[in-house]
Amino acid sequence: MEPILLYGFPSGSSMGLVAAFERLGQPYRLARVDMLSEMKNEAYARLNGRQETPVLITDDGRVLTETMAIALWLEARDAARRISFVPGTTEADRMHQMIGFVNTGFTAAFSPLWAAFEMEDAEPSTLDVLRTYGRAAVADRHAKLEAMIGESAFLAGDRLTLADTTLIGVARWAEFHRAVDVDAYPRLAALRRRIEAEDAVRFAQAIEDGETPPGNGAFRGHVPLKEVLERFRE
Ligand SMILES: N[C@@H](CCC(=O)N[C@@H](CS)C(=O)NCC(=O)O)C(=O)O
Repeated sequence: MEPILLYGFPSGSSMGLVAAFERLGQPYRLARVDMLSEMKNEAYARLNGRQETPVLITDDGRVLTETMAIALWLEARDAARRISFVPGTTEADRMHQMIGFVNTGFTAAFSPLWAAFEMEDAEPSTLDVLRTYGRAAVADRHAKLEAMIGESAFLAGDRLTLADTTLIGVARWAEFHRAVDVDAYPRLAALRRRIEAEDAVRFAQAIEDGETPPGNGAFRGHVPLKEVLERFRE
């Protein structure tokens, strides 16, 4: 059985993992999850108790959640080193460091903005506090990431790796929430443009947009979410 990645839309961080699967080049399937309407139910909670995407159904039928765990699962299968480096090398350590920073502090900085976005009937003063705090946190993490970007073309070397795919699904939230002026961070802005120009990332964006891009042949099609949930009914 091919692994199945459950990715969320709209604007899910899991778009980066779709790009990683595509770049890895090994057979995989996808299941599309509408995060606004398909996660807050018992069937989905049986799959992932946190009711979040991404979720990976591995090739031996296990459920694996958490972006970092899925990225490491991919790394372990990347013998051709298309999206990673040989474990134990300086480059691999740097890639892990960047994945860690992006998936924790950088991603978490957006939490108050998502909270405000999802709140219905909140007091304007509550929304104001969340938005002010969120924008400051996003600006802080943008400045820190800007300082961490080195001279290489991508986050951890001169080619796209799991560090870049972890970043790209999240970085666009800056515009979504109008959190910061992205051009005030020129290294990050240029990096994002390079990542977004990669074939695998363009493929993942098209998939998220509901298109059917040709891809490189590794993608074996969508599995309906209902079918995946059915498998984990008990
Ligand atoms: N720690 C998790 C966080 C995953 C996460 O926050 N997913 C978001 C989408 S990007 C989600 O499902 N949000 C929906 C919700 O919390 O209601 C990971 O890194 O995989």
